[in-house]
Amino acid sequence: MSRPHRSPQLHVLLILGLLSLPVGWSQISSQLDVCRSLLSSEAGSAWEFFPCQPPPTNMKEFMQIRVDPPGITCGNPPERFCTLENPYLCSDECDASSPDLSHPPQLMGDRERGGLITYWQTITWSRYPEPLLANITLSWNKSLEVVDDIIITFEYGRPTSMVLEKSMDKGATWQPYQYYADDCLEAFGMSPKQVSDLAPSNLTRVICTEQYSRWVGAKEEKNVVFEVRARFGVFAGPKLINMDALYTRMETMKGLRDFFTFTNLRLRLLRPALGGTYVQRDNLLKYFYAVSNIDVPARCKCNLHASQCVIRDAVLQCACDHNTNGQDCERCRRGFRPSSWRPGSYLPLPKGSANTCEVADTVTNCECNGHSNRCSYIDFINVVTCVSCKHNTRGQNCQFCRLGYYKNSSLPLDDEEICVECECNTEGSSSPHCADSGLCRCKVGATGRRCDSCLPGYTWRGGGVGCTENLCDTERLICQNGGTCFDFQRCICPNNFTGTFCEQRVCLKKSGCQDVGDSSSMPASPLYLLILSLITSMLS
Ligand SMILES: *[C@@H]1O[C@H](CO)[C@@H](O)[C@H](O)[C@H]1NC(C)=O
Ligand SMILES: *[C@@H]1O[C@H](CO)[C@@H](O)[C@H](O)[C@H]1NC(C)=O
Ligand SMILES: *[C@@H]1O[C@H](CO)[C@@H](O)[C@H](O)[C@H]1NC(C)=O
Ligand SMILES: *[C@@H]1O[C@H](CO)[C@@H](O)[C@H](O)[C@H]1NC(C)=O
Ligand SMILES: *[C@@H]1O[C@H](CO)[C@@H](O)[C@H](O)[C@H]1NC(C)=O
Ligand SMILES: [Ca+2]
Repeated sequence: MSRPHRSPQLHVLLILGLLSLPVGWSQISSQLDVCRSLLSSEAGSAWEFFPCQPPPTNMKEFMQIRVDPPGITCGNPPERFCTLENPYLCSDECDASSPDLSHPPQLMGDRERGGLITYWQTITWSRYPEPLLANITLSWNKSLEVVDDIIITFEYGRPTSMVLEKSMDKGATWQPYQYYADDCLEAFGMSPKQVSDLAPSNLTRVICTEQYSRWVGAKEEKNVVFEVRARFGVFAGPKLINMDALYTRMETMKGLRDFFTFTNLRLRLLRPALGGTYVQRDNLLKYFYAVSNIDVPARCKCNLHASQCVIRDAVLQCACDHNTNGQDCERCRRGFRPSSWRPGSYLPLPKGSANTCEVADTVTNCECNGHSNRCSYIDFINVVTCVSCKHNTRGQNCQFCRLGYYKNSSLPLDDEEICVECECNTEGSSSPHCADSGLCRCKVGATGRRCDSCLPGYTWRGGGVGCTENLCDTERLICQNGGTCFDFQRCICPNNFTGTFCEQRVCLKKSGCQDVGDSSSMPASPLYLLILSLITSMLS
């Protein structure tokens, strides 16, 4: 069983999440951080499952930024620009080749240090009256749920007209999220609204707001906001005290959860800040866009089946529990009934329901390589395993051979003959089990796949002994003085010789053995016998 892989990035993700959370997020995020817990009782241990979700993070750390059209970023070639506050002092310069004077797109997502504001900046509106259009596309390639206000910070003034769009399908289709203009009717033909105009029944309506586009001075107000907190407040109260009410609505109100879900965001910048007046054609160098930061407080959407989101192969991915998998935990794991998938639920309050996937119907989903059609689910280790594997197989998927059998590697795994008996010779082997190759483990002196024959110098012997070492033979361990080797075990000597190899003369009282010395205490070896015979021939 493989548990979700915890990459080092996971920890980075979580830590960043904690560090970059504005105060107040905790009330939106604190709950549902555990997917299961072990319950112990006298009857044993069992898991209790809970709906769970990853902690919110500032997703700007993980966004891929793209700006369009090509060439919209200032500095190539280098260009002078002025500001609305000081339109005739055009001493500032954007130069892409200079680190200090360049303004590349990634400066919208960086972490600023030491109070130094860094920002992406576009070319100026020198082609007026052709509109100055720019798109900023932010991609995560992962469903996210926004949990607090999205805040876009503009330097040198906020655009007088722009659209925030979102995609829920990784950029295949887009829809407007909110319109922003200093004159909604003129720019988009919509009457201006604020989130405070919305009621529970029309909270998901796409509105045009003038709140963030009117000229109040470039330094006074830099932010353009997509109001999430205020929308939550429509249900949970202005201070988000009644989050349960929001969670209940999330479950019951069609489209509400989807409203806060996206995989990509796009800012379509349609007209830059004008300083509260009409376009002055004689000084177009003061019109451009500059964005210093985009905060996207959100969490990975995991259908309430994961408490962590990890980066795997450079892609955000839920670390799914509840027998689910998929990037958003949007389906059941193998071995679990696909149709039993449901998202987790905040309801019933306060604990909610995990809605874990159910064990697959054993006959259809059991993966036993044809050696069984029965499975059982071992809850404690969260594994589905085959039971009653036939054809001498064993294992979670009947993919191994029972002890005492080995795999015929020339057959497919589902062949009934896949497991061949080891047939290790009980006398020649030290174990009834064999290696994957079928080789039995032999005792000393035995050989062959089944350990049923002997090495040279050994002789097979019954009675549970197997191969025993030869004590005499006709090649190396020869019986002397006319003795004969019996059964490789002992020399049979003529009656006036004795010793292992009949090398010792029997000392009869009458004749004595003085002519060869007192040989009885000397060791018998072929060399000794050779010397003995030399001495004997010299003396006689
Ligand atoms: C911005 O995106 C929209 C929608 O895809 C597209 O129609 C428009 O041409 C883009 N604008 C620029 C300047 O690339
Ligand atoms: C997102 O997915 C698209 C298409 O699958 C791919 O072209 C793009 O590089 C991906 N972006 C990221 C940030 O992984
Ligand atoms: C939303 O509904 C409320 C009450 O029904 C209504 O007063 C308000 O105008 C509606 N808002 C929008 C944007 O339609
Ligand atoms: C393995 O299977 C092949 C093909 O059926 C067969 O010829 C061979 O004898 C088998 N080997 C063993 C050791 O059973
Ligand atoms: C041993 O005894 C045999 C007869 O029993 C005899 O022929 C032989 O000469 C004897 N050998 C020696 C060395 O005494
Ligand atoms: Ca920045």
